[in-house]
Amino acid sequence: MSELLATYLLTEPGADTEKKAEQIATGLTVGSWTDLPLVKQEQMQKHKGRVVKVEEREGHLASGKQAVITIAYPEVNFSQDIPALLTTVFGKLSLDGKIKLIDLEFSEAFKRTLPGPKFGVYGIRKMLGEFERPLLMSIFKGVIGRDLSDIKEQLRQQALGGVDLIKDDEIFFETGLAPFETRITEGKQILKETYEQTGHKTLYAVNLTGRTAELKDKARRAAELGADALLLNVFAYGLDVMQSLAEDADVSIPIMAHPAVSGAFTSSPLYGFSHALLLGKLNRYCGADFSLFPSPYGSVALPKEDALAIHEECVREDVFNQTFAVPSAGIHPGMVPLLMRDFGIDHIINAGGGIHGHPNGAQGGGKAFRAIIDAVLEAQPIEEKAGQCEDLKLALDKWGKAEAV
Ligand code: 1AE
Repeated sequence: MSELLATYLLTEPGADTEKKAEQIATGLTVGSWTDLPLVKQEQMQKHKGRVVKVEEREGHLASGKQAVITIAYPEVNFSQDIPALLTTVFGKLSLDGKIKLIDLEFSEAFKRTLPGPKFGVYGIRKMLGEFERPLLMSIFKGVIGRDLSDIKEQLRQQALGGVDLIKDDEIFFETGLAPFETRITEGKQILKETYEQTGHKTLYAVNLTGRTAELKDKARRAAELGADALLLNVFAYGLDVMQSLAEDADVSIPIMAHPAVSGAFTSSPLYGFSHALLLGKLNRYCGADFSLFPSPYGSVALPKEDALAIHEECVREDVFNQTFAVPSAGIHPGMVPLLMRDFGIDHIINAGGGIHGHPNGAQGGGKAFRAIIDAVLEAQPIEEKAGQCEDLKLALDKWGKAEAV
């Protein structure tokens, strides 16, 4: 019988943690089990949750005792979809005291129902023809209220700086000034021109927004128009929405999962989901080709172990393609040595202000990033590289080098 394993962190679980774990295992499956007559108990056996592990962590947190418990849920209890799964393992339970869902272990049967990334790390690298270095992405900035000609010029400058991908800002919605379909078609034309000029390929991820019921048609239309990738505020919509897009054969382009709203579900050390589960494993299983999350270093930062754990879930051995990890937020060129030390080459360096705020504009920003990535790959001292690349020197003068955490 297939089971799904859910691991929780309990804080102040009460005097008897084993009993608490048993209450969860029965409470979320067969209910008040021991009140049933014996014959009924036998019938219900295959539906009953099972306590797999209880590990107490005395004194780990100032607020009191903590315990990590694992419960096995029979998969016969729920349909094979993420909403049913989450409601089973963390429905009312998520409201019941200090409890955090830190991991889910899926059966092979359940995994077979999930799409995983269509393209993943290898597929994206193949689209770009770039296999040996971290990719560089930049973000449109200050686009609200700007018209299409402004946006096209921003796109051109970013691409000329040598970035591999450009994404819309997640707060860029339909305002009429630069409509979705026009951004795709006109954006393609600009990127074709920059490719002809420089020989460097750049992909553009357009923000897929609007009502949930309209998204699929809009995503199909984007693919038809030749969009390179879709940005999705997945946690404003729900993982199931992303899964439906990833499963759709007509949405034949990569999906970039933005973490907007996810902090409301992940940031508490006592409640919600672990970052690694939501932004790593579930994003990957539900079809994210890219997962953005705060790095340990920028303006919005995650504890380093959380950022590393997300990355690990994105790339660990599994039946699914790997998701490209994109540690982001407040990234500038002086952080690149630390990012490459922590995340290796299979990640994407992503910057908005760190590209556009460069003294030589977005083009200079892109060049500064590319120069420092090369320096790290070649083990060349950063100061020496800055002596050879004025854009890098200007960036380091402005932002300095980040300190390790
Ligand atoms: C964690 C997501 C980061 C993001 O989407 C974004 O727009 C970052 O912008 P900057 O690099 O902080 O300006």
